[in-house]
Parts: sequence; C-alpha cells; structure tokens
Amino acid sequence: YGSASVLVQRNPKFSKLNDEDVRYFEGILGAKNVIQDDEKLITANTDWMRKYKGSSKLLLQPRTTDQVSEILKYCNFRCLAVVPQGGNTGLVGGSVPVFDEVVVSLSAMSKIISFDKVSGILVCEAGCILENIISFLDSEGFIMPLDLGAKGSCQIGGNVSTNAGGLRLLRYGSLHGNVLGIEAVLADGTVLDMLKTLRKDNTGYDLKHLFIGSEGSLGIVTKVSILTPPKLSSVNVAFLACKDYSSCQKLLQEARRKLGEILSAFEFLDSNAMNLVLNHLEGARNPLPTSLHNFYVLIETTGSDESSDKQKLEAFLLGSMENELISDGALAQDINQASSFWLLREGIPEALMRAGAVYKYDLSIPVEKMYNLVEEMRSRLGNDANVVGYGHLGDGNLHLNVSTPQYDDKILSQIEPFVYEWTSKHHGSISAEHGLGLMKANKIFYSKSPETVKVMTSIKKLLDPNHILNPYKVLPCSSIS
Ligand code: FAD
Ligand code: 2HG
Ligand code: ZN
Repeated sequence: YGSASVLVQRNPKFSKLNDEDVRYFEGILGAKNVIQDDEKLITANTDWMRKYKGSSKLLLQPRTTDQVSEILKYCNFRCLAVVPQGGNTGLVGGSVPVFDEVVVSLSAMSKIISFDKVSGILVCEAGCILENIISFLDSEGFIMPLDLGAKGSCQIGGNVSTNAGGLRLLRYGSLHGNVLGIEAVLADGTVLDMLKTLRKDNTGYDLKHLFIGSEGSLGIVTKVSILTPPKLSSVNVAFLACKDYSSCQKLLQEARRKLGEILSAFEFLDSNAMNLVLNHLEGARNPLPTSLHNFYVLIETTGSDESSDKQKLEAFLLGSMENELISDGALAQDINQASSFWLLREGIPEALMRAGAVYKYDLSIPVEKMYNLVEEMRSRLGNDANVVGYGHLGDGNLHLNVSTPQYDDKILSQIEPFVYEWTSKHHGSISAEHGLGLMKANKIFYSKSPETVKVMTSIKKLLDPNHILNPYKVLPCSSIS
C-alpha cells in the first residue's frame, strides 16, 4: 500500500535498487550528487502537507540535460521507477515516491540562460526557483506571468509540469499560452529540443503542450522558454468585504466591465478562511476589523498610468459601495500594505497546515454555483470539521478545504465521493490547477471521458513504454498495467 490512504500496490515489474546501480549513478553524476543521506531522503520522500510519504533510498541531482538523459536511459534499461521532483510544493502527492522510486531532483539545474529585453522572452533551466526568476525579471523591468504562494520554493519546471495557475492567470492566461518552448528528456533518455523562442510556430503538432501539466509522467522538463510581460508602473490592491456570495459574484462582473484592461487579480476568501489566517499566521491583520464579514475579496489592478488607474479603481469602489456590493473596503496606501493584504490570501494554505489535518479539493466550477458546494459540505459535516472556501474567483477556481484536528476515515467518507460527484454533475473539473498526482489518479473519470483517458494512456505507452516515469500518478492504475 502507498501513502495517504490511496490504495495502490507496488508494481512488481520494477527492479529494486542495488549497489551496482548506485555506483553507476556515481559514475555519471559524481558521488556528491548521489544522495543516500537519511535526513535528505526523508525530505525528498515527504510532501509539503506531510501527508504523502514514500520510501525511496536514492536522490539524484543532475546538473545538465545530458546527465538527466543518462540517468533515464539507465533507469529505463534497468526498469527502475523514477519520480521527477522540483520544489516539492505540489498538493496532490505527485512529487514524492509512493514506494521506492528513485527521486530525480532538478534543484541543481538553476541557471538563467538568456533574457531578451526586446521580446521579454526568458530561457532558463527547470530548477530555477520561481521567486528567483521574479527578482531577476524585476531588475530587468519585467514580471512573470505566473505568481503563487509557493514562489519561494517551487521551481519553473514544477510549475510547467503541473501547469500551475496561481494569482495572475486572470490577466496573463495559463502557461499553455506563456510557455514558448521546452526541452524535455523522455524515459529512454531521448532529448526533445523544443526550446523555441517564437510567438508563432505552426509547424505541425505542438508537442510541448503534452509536457505542460503532465506532472512528470511523460518526461523530465529540463529547460523552459517563457514570454514575460513588462513591469507596469502602477499597481493597486484593494481588500474588500461582501455580505454574501452573490455580491462577490456581481462584484466580479462589475470589475470585469469597469476595471477592464487593468484588472490583474480577483481572489476571494470566506470568513472561515479569514479566521484561520488571523489565528494561525503571525503578522496577519484584518484591515477591515470593525466586524467579521462573510466574504472578502482582494482586487489588484496593474496599469501604466498612475493617476488614471487610481481614479478608475476609486470610482469602481465608490460605485460598488453605493450599490451595496461591498460593505467595507481598504485601498493599500503603499507596497507594505499591499503585501499585508496579499498575505491574508496567500497565507491560507500555510494557516490550514498549522491548524491540523486538511483535506484539499481544487475545483473548477461555474462561478454562480461554486459556493453552493461549500455550503452543502458544511451541512454534511456539521460540527465535525471546519469547511473553508476560497480561491481564484476570477478564474472559476474554488479551493475547498476541510480542516479537522486529525485525519479520520469517517470524515473522508463523508467528503468523497460526494465532492467529485457534485463537481462532475455540475460539469466542473476535479482539478483546476494542482493536477491529479497520486491523490486523484483513479478519479480521472469524473472529469474525462473513457475515450479521452484511452488516448492519454496510448500517449503514455508511446513515450514511456515501461511506465518508469512517476508511476501510480495521473492515470488510473487499471489503464496502465
Ligand atoms: P513539485 O511539487 O516538485 O512537483 C509537482 C509535479 O511536477 C510532480 O508530479 C513532479 O513529479 C512534477 N515535476 C516537478 N518538476 C518537474 C520537471 N522538471 N520535469 C517533469 N516533472 C516535474 N498551484 C497552483 O496552480 N496555483 C497556486 O496558486 C498554488 N499555490 C500554492 C501555494 C502553496 C503555499 C503551495 C504549497 C502550493 C501551491 N500550489 C499552487 C501547488 C503547485 O502545484 C505548486 O506549488 C507548483 O507548481 C509545483 O512546483 P514544484 O517545483 O514545487 O513541483
Ligand atoms: C492557493 O491558491 C493554492 O492558495 C493552494 O492553490 C490552495 O491549498 C489550497 O487548497
Ligand atoms: Zn490556487
């Protein structure tokens, strides 16, 4: 059995690691990049939530694409299973081994290769930490089209492999649009050079898209080229209170119309999420403290004209107050206050971790129905759990989290399969942005037709015939063995 109550069995066709294998890897990478140290292995075997734990005995840290290629070629030949690992911040148990898979970490491949100031196109290695890329671009007068709470640890290769959404997708779109090229290594060691830096290239099938969001199941991403927007001079952040969910929804419609091209984020949290952050995160402070409101919305605008952008936002806020769409609000006066507003939203996953056990669901649901699920879940679970709703409202992405003092199978059986059935019935997706990983590999049929899964399985078999890459993840076990 694997971890976190997902029932899978080790595939006996995978070989077990032996001393000869370790010596071979030392020959390729040098002894110091072949890690068997217990403490480092515990970290590599354990996910961010400390919910999924593998028992790998080996962590490899290649420094070049050729080394990744040599590693995979050998693992494929020996039938050794592999887990590609970036910053290990994934939330679906995809980034850690289930059993004794070899962990291939991209951390040592963290070079920025080139940046073209005219086009804004960045080329870098997969192991670059997102925050480091953000700082680099800032110094060049550009920004990343992607931002998320895990930026301090997650890597661009991990972001691409999960097709991470995050806080700016509303404005800049998904990585399927922003990633212009990829270099990836297939299971047999073949290096696919698709590292183009072109906006337009219609020369047949665009294979890079297969690797965006395939969660390490089709290849290891080693380099990425990405289109970055220029940094604009005026950024404003407002933190607002709404009395009910319907007002949040109407506010979104209004924001789209009235803020139009300057709208760059529209995030929401309910009062349960706000309470968690205030109780568990040091430094978190409610800027609207007069009473606890039912809902909070964070709106960010980004534009190029300081005075007109501010005027636009202020007029929008005033209008929304008059229409009673918002019951209170604060506009950040400086960059520190803006970060303190963002902390209230970005800090929710951390606060949930500190509160105890947590069941996470990352759902795409039509905005008008989204919060019904939170309310139904609340009435199902009663006082046994704290049901928290927040997320990327502007993208129709709900983060439904159920927080309990400890993990309890009885609670889990109250949540699942209900949550998946509900989402499927309302034509949503059981994974908006986090992926399927181990957690939801066997739930794929709630969001994909059998015919689609069959084609996905054929692609997997074509690119990784021995299924050594991230086994037990993404695709259902039944379709793979
Ligand atoms: P990992 O966790 O190491 O890996 C994730 C998956 O990608 C695994 O299946 C792994 O095998 C694979 N992988 C990693 N690197 C490679 C590679 N180079 N080649 C092939 N496969 C690879 N996600 C969002 O979409 N939006 C958010 O707003 C968001 N916020 C978050 C906030 C917090 C506090 C945390 C902890 C997580 C958040 N996430 C969010 C989850 C998320 O998926 C990521 O943080 C991120 O994209 C994962 O990157 P990583 O480098 O940590 O990858
Ligand atoms: C976020 O938007 C992340 O904060 C994490 O995607 C969501 O922890 C979660 O449920
Ligand atoms: Zn999110």
